[in-house]
Amino acid sequence: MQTVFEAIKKIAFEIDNAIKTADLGYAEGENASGEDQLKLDVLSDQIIEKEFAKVPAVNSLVSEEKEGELELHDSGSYTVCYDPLDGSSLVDVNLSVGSIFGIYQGILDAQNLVASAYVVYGPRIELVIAMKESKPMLYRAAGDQFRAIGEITLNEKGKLNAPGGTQQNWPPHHKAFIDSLFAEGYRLRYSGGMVPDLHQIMLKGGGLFSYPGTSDKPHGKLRQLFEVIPFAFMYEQAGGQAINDKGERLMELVPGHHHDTSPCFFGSNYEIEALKKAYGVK
Ligand code: FDP
Repeated sequence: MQTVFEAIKKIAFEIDNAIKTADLGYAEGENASGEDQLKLDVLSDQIIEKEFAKVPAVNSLVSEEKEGELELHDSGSYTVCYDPLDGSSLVDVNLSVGSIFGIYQGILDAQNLVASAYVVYGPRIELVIAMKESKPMLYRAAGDQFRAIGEITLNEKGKLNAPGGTQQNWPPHHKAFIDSLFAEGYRLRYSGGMVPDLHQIMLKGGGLFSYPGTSDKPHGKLRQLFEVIPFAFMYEQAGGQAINDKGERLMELVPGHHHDTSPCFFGSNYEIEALKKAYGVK
């Protein structure tokens, strides 16, 4: 596993450099979810593929930017599912973006996730790694190295509210719940980049990030293998919870297809328990 994390550290520096120097225009194709691809999405994907090709422990790769699975090393035991540059449409307005990695062993479902990691490209480069039986660990880039900063623990209750999706398309019970949090004093913190938005909630002690099923996207927007499951694991390891709109743990998801999405809610315990009540689920 260490070789996988070392590769992610190299990838972080290379993608950060690409963000700062590469062309920000659109590439010719669309990704596997039918979204326009930026040249930077494609370049980040290539950087990741090139680095993991050197890591014998990696059996195969599944990218948010591509259809299907890329086999790398027969003898490797891990499949890395990744979103090379999440929130890439925010680069042209110079907001933070990120890369997300889910490391799976065996068939690709949430129970087989053995570790996850994400990188935040902001004013500084930060990396968070989560493994079983320990708290997520925060690292910060200093020169050409990552320095360990400390473990991340969510408080029982936070102050931040990051509500994703278009309000017009939210179900009424979701709108009522989000409004009730603001009425309780929660502060809006939503940049539109999943990585910095979830990172902020984790580092500032807690709160809620939600992306519900909406009238235009009944199964949510965020992808299970590359986005939802890796962050669900992070939040649970940090002492919080991560559930879908039926109150089920996202760590029990069994994706039917690589690019399946799910409504998702990540938060500290107080907000998730309040959400379960508002949604009428256990
Ligand atoms: P983006 O479309 O810019 O790549 O992964 C999808 C994502 O960003 C997340 O990073 C972000 O949380 C979400 O979409 C934002 O969606 P909304 O604008 O619908 O809230």
